[in-house]
Amino acid sequence: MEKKSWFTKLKEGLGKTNSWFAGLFGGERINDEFYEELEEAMILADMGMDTAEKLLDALRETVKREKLTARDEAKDALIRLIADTVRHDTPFLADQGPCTVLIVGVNGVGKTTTIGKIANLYKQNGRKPMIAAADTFRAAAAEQLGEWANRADCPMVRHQEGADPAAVVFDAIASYRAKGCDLLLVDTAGRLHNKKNLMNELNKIRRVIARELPDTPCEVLLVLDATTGQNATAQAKAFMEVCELTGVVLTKLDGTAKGGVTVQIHDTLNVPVRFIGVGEGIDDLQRFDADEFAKALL
Ligand SMILES: Nc1nc2c(ncn2[C@@H]2O[C@H](COP(=O)(O)OP(=O)(O)O)[C@@H](O)[C@H]2O)c(=O)[nH]1
Ligand SMILES: [Mg+2]
Repeated sequence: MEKKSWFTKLKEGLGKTNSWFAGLFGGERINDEFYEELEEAMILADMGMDTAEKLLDALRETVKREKLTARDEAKDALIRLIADTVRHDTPFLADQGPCTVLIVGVNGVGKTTTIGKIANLYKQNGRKPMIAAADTFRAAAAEQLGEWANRADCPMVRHQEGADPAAVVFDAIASYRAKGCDLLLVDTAGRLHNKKNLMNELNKIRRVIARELPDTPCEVLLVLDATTGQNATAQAKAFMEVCELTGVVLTKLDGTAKGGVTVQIHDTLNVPVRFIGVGEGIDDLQRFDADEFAKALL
């Protein structure tokens, strides 16, 4: 069986969004009704009211400036505007050399799976990842991560259930150094309902990393389940209050996700989406590409 490309998976996953938009761009001329229908479709696609309005204003301007009349010309313009909204040119520090990547997010969004996928991706590119099982809240979390570590053929450090996550990270760094690793991936427990505890826990982990690996940059990636729509944006805002995010991973874009939340997150929080998850397999992780994404969405 031929393996589906990620773009196909993304496009199939976003199929519902796609079809709302598809109906709007047929033959007719651009008029007020078109803009109204477009706004509705953008909101249904989870872009949120403010982001949808901002994009529509920009589209109206482009249509005027470029004297566009056909709806399919407006579609191309909108694809460009969306791509510009989700584009980010800051490099992902793990690509530039040794790096720590701290993975945060609420339960069930796909943190552990994403770590397995990232470990595999970098390992295949000749890097030496070390995994720290710092979600010590449930024993099953470390078991699950251990399976991913095996699959990706990467070492992992774990402690017993209930252990101090910062202590796991401390030991993982010792092992990282001893083994000459160059990418430290840290899984965490995401108990957002207890913000103060979460903040303390993450700060403690950050302090250990800063002390033990002072010259190694640290990325903090928030994992969000794209099928939760507007809720994902709310989670992102809440996490920004407890830690300094440097990027986002959007998972489950192969499923029933409408995808527009990606645009909203960029627009309202200004943090880059680094990767997208398009399935449960180890290879189902893709670097985020603004142009491909904008095309798949519309
Ligand atoms: N369809 C799909 N499922 C995913 C994706 N990423 C994770 N999952 C599933 O989401 C569930 C929760 O994932 P897990 O990594 O345990 O989440 P965690 O609690 O944040 O660590 C699992 O059943 C994963 O297989 C994705 O990109 N697509
Ligand atoms: Mg987990």
